[in-house]
Amino acid sequence: MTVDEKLDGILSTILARNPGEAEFHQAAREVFESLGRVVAKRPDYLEDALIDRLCEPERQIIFRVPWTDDKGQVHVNRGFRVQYNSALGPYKGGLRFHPSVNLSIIKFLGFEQIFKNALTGLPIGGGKGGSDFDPKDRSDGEIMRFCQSFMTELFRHIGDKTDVPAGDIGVGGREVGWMFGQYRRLTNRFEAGVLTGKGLSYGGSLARTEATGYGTVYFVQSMLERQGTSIEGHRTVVSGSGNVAIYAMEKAMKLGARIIACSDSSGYVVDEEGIDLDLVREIKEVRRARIGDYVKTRKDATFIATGKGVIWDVPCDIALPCATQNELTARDAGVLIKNGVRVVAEGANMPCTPDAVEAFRKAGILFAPGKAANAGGVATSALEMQQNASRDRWTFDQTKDRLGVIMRNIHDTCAETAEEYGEPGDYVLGANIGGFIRVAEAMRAQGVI
Ligand code: NDP
Ligand code: 2IT
Repeated sequence: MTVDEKLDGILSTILARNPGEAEFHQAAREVFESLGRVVAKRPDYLEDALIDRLCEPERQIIFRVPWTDDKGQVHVNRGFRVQYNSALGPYKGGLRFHPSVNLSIIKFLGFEQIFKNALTGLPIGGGKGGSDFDPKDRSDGEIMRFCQSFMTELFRHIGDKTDVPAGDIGVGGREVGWMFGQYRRLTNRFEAGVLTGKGLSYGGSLARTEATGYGTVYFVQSMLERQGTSIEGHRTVVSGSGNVAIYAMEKAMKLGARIIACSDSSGYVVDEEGIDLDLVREIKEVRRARIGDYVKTRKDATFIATGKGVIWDVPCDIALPCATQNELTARDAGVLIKNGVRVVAEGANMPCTPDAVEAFRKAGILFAPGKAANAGGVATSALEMQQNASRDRWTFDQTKDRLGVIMRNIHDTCAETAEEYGEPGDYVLGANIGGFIRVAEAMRAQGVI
């Protein structure tokens, strides 16, 4: 895909102003590749530097996070919060704790989040944050002290009407709890809606934990229904074994798919009898151990360490990359296509490289981009905010059913927008344009700010 000449100059300026930010460049380029068709129909979107403003975060906060380990040694990490766009609502997006975190990664995630949140149709702007802190092999006490130190700076920048963080890689319910506690202590306010993904005992929403993985599978279901078929009986491979992967596996299994393989950063397991999800949860959620432990219990399964192979070599009908960015390359796409893959849906953010996406497009594979397929998590965060604002609590089914409707609407918006803009079945184009128009309209209405 190429960038329309009317947009080429804008993109070049953005890339030059943000040197060395490879992931941000990748995310921006992908959106620009879709926008040519919009500005051809609506040249007014080129006025008032609207697209240039959309690409420049409203605010970027970078801060020092000092903390003390169990041996009394002091460490310093870097904290980030990029408040990207609040035209549609308070900044909303997760916090990622992983040693790879840098400004480029947080900006790519924040940029994607703007369009994703717009697609949900709910009143949430886009933001993202995190730290290069590595929680692996750290004690509970160390992680708690880190979370408290992180929040001791972040608290002055967030609020239920300003910016509402949640989890992402390395940040789950436990970490959100520690950060919420510190926020409450520092502000002397029980402001439930300042964070989402909270525990159920202090303002969390039922079904938020499940929402991203479930939502991704609902999206796949909608795509397949449109083709007159279903998930049932399909061989499915899911990368990762964290929050998104586990609940994608759970929902896909409930709908009759056969899950053959999953992974973590140490390698992947293949179980032709079907992945034992209870065992994966025990290993990853309870023991917080490595996925290789799976074969100690399931003797017929195999474990392949990273370096010896990649999970996408396992033949499947449905591939759900649910681990991290750029985990599925053109080489992997080639193998998947050769092995007859029918659907690829991104549970993670930007897991497929641009040339992998292009390969799927050329081969006519049903491809769901992350900003549409994984929007169920943030959508349910917005439902948690609604419950907090009204001091209410909904049942699991009430929340899950709303998630189902939201995912169906996102699917239909993407499908209909792709058709309207001349590329039926192109969910990448549909998601980018569908999200862009909602944000662009709100930005235009609110003037040059
Ligand atoms: P978790 O921390 O719960 O799980 C992450 C999983 O991915 C783990 O299995 C982890 O392995 C693996 N992983 C992480 N980094 C790498 C890496 N560099 N190489 C290989 N494997 C890796 O995170 P989530 O499940 O929450 O997030 C997964 C993806 O989904 C991310 O892209 C995130 O941005 C996206 N996402 C998350 C949402 C949410 O609600 N949580 C919502 C929408 C998108 P290991 O255990 O070895 O670290
Ligand atoms: O990437 C994402 O959408 C998330 N990590 C969830 C963000 C949220 O605010 O629930």
